Amino acid sequence: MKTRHDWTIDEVRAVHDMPLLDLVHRAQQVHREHFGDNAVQLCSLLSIKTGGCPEDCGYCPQAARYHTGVKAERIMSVETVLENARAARSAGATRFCMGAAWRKVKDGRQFDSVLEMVTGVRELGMEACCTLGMLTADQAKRLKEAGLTAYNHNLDTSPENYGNIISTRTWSDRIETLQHVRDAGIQVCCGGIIGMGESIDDRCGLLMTLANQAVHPESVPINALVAVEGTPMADQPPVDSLELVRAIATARILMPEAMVRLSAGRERLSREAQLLCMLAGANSVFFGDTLLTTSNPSYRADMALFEEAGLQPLEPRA
Ligand code: SAM
Ligand code: DTB
Ligand code: SF4
Repeated sequence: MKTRHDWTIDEVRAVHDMPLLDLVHRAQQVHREHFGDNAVQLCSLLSIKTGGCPEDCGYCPQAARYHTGVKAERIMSVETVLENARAARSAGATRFCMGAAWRKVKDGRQFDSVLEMVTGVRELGMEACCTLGMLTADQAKRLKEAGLTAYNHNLDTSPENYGNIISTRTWSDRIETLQHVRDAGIQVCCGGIIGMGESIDDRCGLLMTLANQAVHPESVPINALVAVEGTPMADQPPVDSLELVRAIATARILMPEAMVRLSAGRERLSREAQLLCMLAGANSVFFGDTLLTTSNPSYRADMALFEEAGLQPLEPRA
């Protein structure tokens, strides 16, 4: 089937709402046309600047205005970040993602350090990804020159629901940064979160927006909300794992060539649910005991799952 960029919401709903076994079967067919069997990329995530963020994203433990117990820290040194990157590589990571709790990047010493971190990670032979908030066109260019493989900037939910989740920045701010990333020749990593109280149409609206970009994002992280005490979403019920499977399968069918990343929320999933997500087209996970601030399945549990299921860590593509 030809890759499309003109999905309507009804078409996306028709895919999403198919009988589950048909949906997973179709997603797996699309998956195998584009990717090697059993290959799952291991990515490592590090919070290089934690907490104290001025934004009000309703899901986020790092927003200064919520009392979540996450303390604001200073940016890590380049050396500490590269030590973490070396350890991640030894443990099998082929992509190293660095996150900062910033609203936007400011030029100066801290950004210069991030550029050094990016170059250092690339020298280790891994893909380098950053998520630092909003970027100008010039900052995107400098990240590209430093060797950045991909920039993560999530749209999180549908355009209609966006204002219910975040008020301190707009949907069009997000689109603008994504355009700077694309224009600089950096791969786009863009996805969202399910389980924030959104409707199924909101989930499909997000996936439709991503799939209708002129170029599909190369990487689509699908997060299940980690409900953190102190955030406005603390009391959201955990998302049903089969709803996560549906969102992943729909992403795979709409964006056949993207890396679909089963991101936050894996700790609540059984091994079987995780494998069903992979059958539905997820081909990457974050491994390591913590994500940015919340916990993740243990390294040992993940390695045991890879071993038992015969999953092969994927080689880097860039
Ligand atoms: N400050 C930057 C930004 O927001 O663009 C980068 C860091 S931010 C923590 C990266 C992404 O993590 C968010 O866009 C959101 O999709 C995801 N995220 C944050 N908190 C989460 C949570 N509690 N559960 C699931 N995903 C979460
Ligand atoms: C993404 O979509 N998920 C990752 C990565 N991009 C940066 C972050 C998940 C964060 C989960 C909450 C936390 O640990 O603070
Ligand atoms: Fe800040 Fe990013 Fe968290 Fe929003 S998601 S509060 S921008 S760290």
